[in-house]
Amino acid sequence: MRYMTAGESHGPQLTTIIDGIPAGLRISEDSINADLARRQSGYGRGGRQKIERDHVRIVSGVRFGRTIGSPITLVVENRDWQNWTDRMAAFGDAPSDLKREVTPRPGHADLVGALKTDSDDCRNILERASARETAARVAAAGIAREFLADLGVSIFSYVLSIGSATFDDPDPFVRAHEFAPADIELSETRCPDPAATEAMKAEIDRARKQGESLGGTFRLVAKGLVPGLGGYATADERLTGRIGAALFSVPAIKGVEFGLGFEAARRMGSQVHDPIQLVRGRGFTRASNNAGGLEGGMSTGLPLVVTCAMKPIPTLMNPLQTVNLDTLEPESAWRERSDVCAVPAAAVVGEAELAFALADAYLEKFGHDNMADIRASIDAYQRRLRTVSR
Ligand code: EPS
Repeated sequence: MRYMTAGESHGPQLTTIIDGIPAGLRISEDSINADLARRQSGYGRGGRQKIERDHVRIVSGVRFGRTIGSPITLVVENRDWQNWTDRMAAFGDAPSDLKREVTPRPGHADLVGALKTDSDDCRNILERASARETAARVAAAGIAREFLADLGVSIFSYVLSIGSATFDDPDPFVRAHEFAPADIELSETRCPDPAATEAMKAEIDRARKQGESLGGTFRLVAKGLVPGLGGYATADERLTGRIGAALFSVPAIKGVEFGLGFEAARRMGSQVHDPIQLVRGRGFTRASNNAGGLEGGMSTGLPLVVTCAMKPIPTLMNPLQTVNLDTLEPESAWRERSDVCAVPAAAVVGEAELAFALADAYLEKFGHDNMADIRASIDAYQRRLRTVSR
């Protein structure tokens, strides 16, 4: 399953084409729109989300609510385009009063992008580097999520920290999957703990007052996976690398840990590895899940638990120093409407990337023509695994 997005942040629309979707998969626009709304929400978001009402339009590959096996095209319109028709016009001359953006923001793609593309206007870069593009990914991942849901796999996320405000996750690798979705979604920071939510909001308020921005960490959980997705034999089969690459493709993600992650490097082997057990009629399982659901580059069948770190957003209302690309003199970096914190939204984007990586691994293992054959293939696989423990 491959996807490609196109579209600028203030252009008319975001478009995604996804290829490799089996025929016969039921698709719900409502579920995709619910995910788009989750991506727009969260304490600390800026003015843009008051303008947009992200809504998906599917223009190919789906007929009477089911996939037909051809590429699917999804469109999310930018309502803000109405305010940018002259500055973002595809043709004609630039407006005479156009203000080029020549004071690149440290931490954003502005400077390196302008150097790389030989541009005298950082807007050409930031329009595409903007995290607005992640709306297209979340919309497209709705298809991957429907596919996984059909096979009994669910994915969710929650925020662990924003700045120094932290949720002390009681038993992250075994019990993480027991949070009620409502406890996460009703929190303004998408954190299941009310006290931590309030501490995170206070941290965001403080940052806003200081003209600052904030990053944080979030955890992703996928449950209901079969063991054996991915592979151990070649580098590109390993699911660890595939999920890691997918998550690092999300703007501002600076760290990804599986299960215990860096903590595993501080412990003795017996305090890290998960003892193997055989449960009659169910097959193999583990006494713990420190590996976070991956061993040898393959899913173990236990919940997949991944933690991501997001850096603070680069647009600062109290900006850092930069260099003006016209005058080559020091100046304050460009300021434009932005978010103070987008960690709750980034977690939803993380879910999307995880869904693509897992859906791709399922298709690779069980075929990709149609849902009936895929389900039959999974049933046969699970029957064989159960036979071991009869
Ligand atoms: C975003 C839309 C953007 C930003 C944000 C994410 O809209 P605008 O630039 O019109 O305010 O709010 O992007 C960034 C913070 C960034 O650095 O790129 C969105 O829809 O998620």
